[in-house]
Amino acid sequence: MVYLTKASHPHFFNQLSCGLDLVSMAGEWLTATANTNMFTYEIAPVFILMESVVLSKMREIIGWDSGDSILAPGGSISNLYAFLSARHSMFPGYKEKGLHFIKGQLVMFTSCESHYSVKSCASVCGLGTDHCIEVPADSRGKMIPSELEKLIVEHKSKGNIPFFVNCTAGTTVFGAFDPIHEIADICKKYKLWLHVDAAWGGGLLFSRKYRPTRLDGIERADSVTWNPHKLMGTLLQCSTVHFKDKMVLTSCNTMSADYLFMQDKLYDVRYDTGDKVIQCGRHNDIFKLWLQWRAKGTEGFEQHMDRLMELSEYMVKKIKSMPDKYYLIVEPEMMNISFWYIPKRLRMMPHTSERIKILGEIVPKLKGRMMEAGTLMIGYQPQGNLPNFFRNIISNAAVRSEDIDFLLAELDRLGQD
Ligand code: ABU
Repeated sequence: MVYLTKASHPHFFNQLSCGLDLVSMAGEWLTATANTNMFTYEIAPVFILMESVVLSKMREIIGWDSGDSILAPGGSISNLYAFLSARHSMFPGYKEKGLHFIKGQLVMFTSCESHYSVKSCASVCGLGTDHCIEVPADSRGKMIPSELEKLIVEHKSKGNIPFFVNCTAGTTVFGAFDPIHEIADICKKYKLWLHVDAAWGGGLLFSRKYRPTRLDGIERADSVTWNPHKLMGTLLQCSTVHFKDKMVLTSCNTMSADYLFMQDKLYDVRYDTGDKVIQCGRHNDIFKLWLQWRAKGTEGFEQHMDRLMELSEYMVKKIKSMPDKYYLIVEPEMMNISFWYIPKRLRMMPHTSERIKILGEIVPKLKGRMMEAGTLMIGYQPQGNLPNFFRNIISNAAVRSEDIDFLLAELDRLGQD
């Protein structure tokens, strides 16, 4: 019986967040020792300042010279902050007057490949999930901008009020990047808030090699989600959300609780960050990131990104070199490698819908064998019209090319009937 899955083992390829950065781990231990709360400067001064410095650096990397940011408990909540800020920005009266302040039905748009948390904003905030409109994506999982525009026009003509577009930079399953510039042009034309959910793909902002083809235009967004606990390898959890407008986060969320956020304190009360978030107590997620960044440097993160991309390219090349055993489903844009394993009995069969159906049925069985053997872990899921397929993630700094060789050989061993 296994009681703990070793998510930092180099043969764990199951999740978007994995690995164990030792410096970040040391930061987490010290954080627990300090055991303080991030809502006011008076009880967490140095950590609040670290947050300010690191988040400002992240905004600079996005391409903004000002703005505001916050660390949130996970990418889903970061996306929720973006949604709330967009609605507040368009309808500031909503905060006091509530739902009936808005005459008409708000609608938001996101691609059918985006993270489910975007749709969840519609449910949590009273829009209803029917008003989170799914925009079709192409075969690589990228939003089709002309479809977005068509849907915006259609909803406007029905009298609905479009206000928010989510553009994903690194989709959960395929790791696809929506075309930011084209989507930003549409948002500008219809005066809509543009959010970029770069929870997964944000780390590639460090890479001079990969940023231009994946994330160009991100500086045009109104808000950006970026999770260091994913590609950057910071210990869970560490999620950030950034706003171009310096005031929107505070204006949207402040409740001015006067037992905590008194305005006549000794110091600059803008450092009492607790008054711009929807939680009260806030965990210290910054120290482990600050320490890791100090140790690695910005260049270290760039090297880490380039190395993960090179390993992913290595795996794609290996898969393509064994077309009898493996079928690559999409040409990946990042570290998500989607594929089927082809057992011996199907190798001579033409690649028809019948074969695809059988390949999909094999996936959970093979995953079960992996778990029983305890030698390897790869995630799987269906997507759109595709039945189950493997989604292999390379985001652990401990992975080497030998581990990719092992993965492919081990799958082949486990796949013997
Ligand atoms: N927040 C999305 C994470 C999903 C995954 O790791 O597979």
